[in-house]
Amino acid sequence: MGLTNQSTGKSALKEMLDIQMNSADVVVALAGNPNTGKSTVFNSLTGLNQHTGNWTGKTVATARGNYKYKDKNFVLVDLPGTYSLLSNSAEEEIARDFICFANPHATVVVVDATCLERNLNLVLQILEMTDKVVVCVNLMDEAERKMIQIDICKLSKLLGVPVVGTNARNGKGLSELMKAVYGVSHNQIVTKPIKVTYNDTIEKTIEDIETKIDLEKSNICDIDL
Ligand SMILES: Nc1nc2c(ncn2[C@@H]2O[C@H](COP(=O)(O)OP(=O)(O)OP(=O)(O)O)[C@@H](O)[C@H]2O)c(=O)[nH]1
Ligand SMILES: [Mg+2]
Repeated sequence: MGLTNQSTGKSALKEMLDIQMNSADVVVALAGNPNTGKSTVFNSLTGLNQHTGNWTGKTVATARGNYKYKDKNFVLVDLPGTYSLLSNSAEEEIARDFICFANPHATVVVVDATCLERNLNLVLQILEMTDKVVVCVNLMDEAERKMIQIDICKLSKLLGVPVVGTNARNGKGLSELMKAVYGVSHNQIVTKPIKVTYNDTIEKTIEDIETKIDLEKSNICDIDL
């Protein structure tokens, strides 16, 4: 997909969601590895008020629903589970496209508290794409049962974004989650995502590609003028 004004931002969001959006709506993506409790979070927040729709040009269905918080309408999009933004399947591609190109006001990454390390791979990838992120450490009850302790505050400091512990099955932590999402999407919480540094060869290649993209972008602007 080419990164033009037509393929990113609001128009992409409208295309991907295939819905009439109110400009005051706050769009929140729910991302995460498979089976981390995304749909349980979704159902708890939206009260099962979900609408399953087909993504434009794709057969994979996803769900969206609404919840209200502080008089604002939040449109929650329950994305297919994905291990990585380097998509391998049509479902993963949808999650990747939405996170990277639809420009949601916030992205909640739901991770499994019982296998945090594996789940943090996707968190770091998403933090490279957007700073409007809240990490939801779900299945805290299961972690407790397995005697796994998670220092939520320290994790938040390390990642540079809000982190909330939840048990989505009984609704624990969800009001804190809504508060964090409100703060991030309304710029009341300023995040400072951790920056991943790669080895010299990769960093140099990224720099070269960035230069080429900047050049390409300035050429497009010239044509528009
Ligand atoms: N114990 C416990 N179980 C949970 C919690 N959250 C979700 N579950 C359970 O975990 C299972 C998977 O939950 P889903 O909400 O379907 O997970 P998902 O991330 O939407 O899964 P995919 O869409 O397949 O990626 C279900 O059996 C849920 O009831 C939680 O906080 N604690
Ligand atoms: Mg699901």
